[in-house]
Amino acid sequence: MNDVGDLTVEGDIGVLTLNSPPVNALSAPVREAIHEGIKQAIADDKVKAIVLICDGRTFIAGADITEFGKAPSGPSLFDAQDMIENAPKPVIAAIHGTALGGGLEVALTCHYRVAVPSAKCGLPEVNLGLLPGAGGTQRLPRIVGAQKALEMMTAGTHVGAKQCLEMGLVDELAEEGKLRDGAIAFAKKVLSENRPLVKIREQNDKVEADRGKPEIFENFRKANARKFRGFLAPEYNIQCIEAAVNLPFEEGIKVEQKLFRELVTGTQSAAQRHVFFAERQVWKLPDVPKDTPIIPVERVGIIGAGTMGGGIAMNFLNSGIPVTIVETKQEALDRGVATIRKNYENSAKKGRFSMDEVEKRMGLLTPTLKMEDLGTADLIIEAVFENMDVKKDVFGKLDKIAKDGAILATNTSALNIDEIATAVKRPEAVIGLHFFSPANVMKLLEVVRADKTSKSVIATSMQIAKKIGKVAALVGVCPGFVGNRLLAQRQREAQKLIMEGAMPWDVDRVLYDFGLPMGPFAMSDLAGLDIGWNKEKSKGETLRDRLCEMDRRGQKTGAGYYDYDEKRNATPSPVVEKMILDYAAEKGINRRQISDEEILERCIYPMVNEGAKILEEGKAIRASDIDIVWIYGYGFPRYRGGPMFYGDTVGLDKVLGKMKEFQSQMGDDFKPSALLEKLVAEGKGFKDL
Ligand code: 3H9
Repeated sequence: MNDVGDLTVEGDIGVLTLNSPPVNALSAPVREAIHEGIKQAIADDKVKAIVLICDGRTFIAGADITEFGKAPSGPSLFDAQDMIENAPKPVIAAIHGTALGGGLEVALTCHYRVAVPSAKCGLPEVNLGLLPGAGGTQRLPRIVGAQKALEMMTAGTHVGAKQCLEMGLVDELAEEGKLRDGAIAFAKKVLSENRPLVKIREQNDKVEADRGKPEIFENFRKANARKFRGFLAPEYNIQCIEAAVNLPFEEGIKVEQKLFRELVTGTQSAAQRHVFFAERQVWKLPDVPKDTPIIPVERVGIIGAGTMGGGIAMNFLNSGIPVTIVETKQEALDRGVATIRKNYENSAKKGRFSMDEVEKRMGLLTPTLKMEDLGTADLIIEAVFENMDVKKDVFGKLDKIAKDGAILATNTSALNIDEIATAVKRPEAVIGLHFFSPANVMKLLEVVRADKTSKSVIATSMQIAKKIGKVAALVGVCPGFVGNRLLAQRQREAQKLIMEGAMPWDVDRVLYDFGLPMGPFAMSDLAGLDIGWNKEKSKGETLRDRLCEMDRRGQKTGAGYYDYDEKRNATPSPVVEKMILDYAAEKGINRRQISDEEILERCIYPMVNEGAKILEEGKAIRASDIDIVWIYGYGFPRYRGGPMFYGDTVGLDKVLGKMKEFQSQMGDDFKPSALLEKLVAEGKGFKDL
């Protein structure tokens, strides 16, 4: 056997231990160790029962995701599983940490399963755009029934050991920290009680009970249609469970294998696997060493109790970190605090937590009108009006108040943080923490490093982001940073397209069908068209000016680009259609038919190109960080992997070709980035950077 597996014999129990850090994923050596280890244990006459256990932090956490797409080597997972399931002696899986995906599928071929209470089991393949491809789709429903299998497999949930025991997924709980002993004791019990070699594949009661009830599946599909929109994997998982219910095991396996192959070779799964690794990469900062000193953040100060400031404060209160929040006027302060309380009370009413919890969180909040009260804060986040003079004034004052070593952060979404930093004598303490609205809900945090920001301030900001449950991407100072800089490209093209021939609902439909949560015009209506619009200064120059002047300021006024009924359902507006036609005529624009394909290419390719410029300028560390920003901040569909990955899947040569074509027709909005040109010339993609 290779050095991943270790077989020892204790009395009449063979213990096969796998050790392949970090998560014992089923790489070729692990599969081989299982295959060989079980074979040896079977051959050893002294061994009467076998325990399969893992070293390190977890039981097998699944197939080795890095192996997908590569040529298979070593014994297949099926070979290893057959060796277990057909063993003439009982095999018992001993589970700690997480038994996920292929890991749980291995455990399900064992005759029994023992777990410690902290262990979790799940089939999370759906999150990678896959389905359990090692018999899991046929075995799980045979234990838990179709309904539970549908829920577990399409959500990819990790189910706690106690619940697994109740569902019959686990046969016995072992004492925490004593898994090995517990599993050996259980194995002895199996022997002494002469228990059978249970093969889940032969257990048909649960699936037979669900047979002839297609409504189980139809209702489930209907109830989740919105959640599953655009994704292939949930539907494929459902079809496998249907097969488990309606077909014999071997036939069901054939369906599973066919659908698995389709998914694993498809673009959606490639995209979702890319996102899995991108989510982990984004925390890694090449020039900030792991041992960089972290500033302990025990108290946070927030300047501004408006929507943004209040939302930001909630993140820290939720994590048990006390917050001092400052406003200039009592009324604004009271309003801000009342909004936070109302948000918490609404959550409590929905059953998310108790009223005691509301009071606990509110108890961590200190409202004040005195900026001096921020003197004890370790991290101060400014969330005041977006105006450079105002911000510099605030930072100038902060410089005198904040204690030595405190982090001075700005939540600006647009202003130059290097310039803000000139207002203080300690520019190394200044950083951007760009939260997205609503700040207590949106997962993304852009951590914006300025020229002089210290590594310690960067490392602490990333760590605190993790603590409050955000996904943070480290970016550099540039207009719009990463997220809004890409957005600006799309917004510009969307506006141009409706002048040249499309209607807002055409553009929205194309982008919605692409997988975004909503199109640019629906988004403007939701946000309010009057953000940044000034009634006094409006000269009716732009379409937006005209809409706002007519009091079509978005959903809140019942009309914007769309008309809205009292339930805020949108319908295309004939008024807007006429306005657009009139406006285009006034400007002498010859409107033309615009294809859906052009809408998509004009909205998305310039974003890819802008992403390339950002990389060229070093304002993002990796292309995949840009993907993370757009997935977590703007709802870019995970199954497309983010804008940069999407560029790679389309082919950068195609993106470049279109950019050049558009440039020759419409000018330098489409000027290709040098990096894009270079990658195409070298036949490479962003993935090769
Ligand atoms: C499958 O099983 C298909 C089968 O049905 C069919 C087969 C035919 N492979 O997340 P962490 C790496 S699909 C390779 O930071 P945690 C990860 O990239 C699989 N690598 O730790 C990271 O590397 P690095 C179904 C993997 O403690 C390191 O391990 N299974 C894999 O926060 C630590 O990971 C899943 O989808 C893998 N399977 O969380 C489970 N898993 O240090 C996926 C992890 O270089 N994994 N790595 O950045 C997880 O959900 C979490 O990793 C886990 C631990 C909960 C296990």
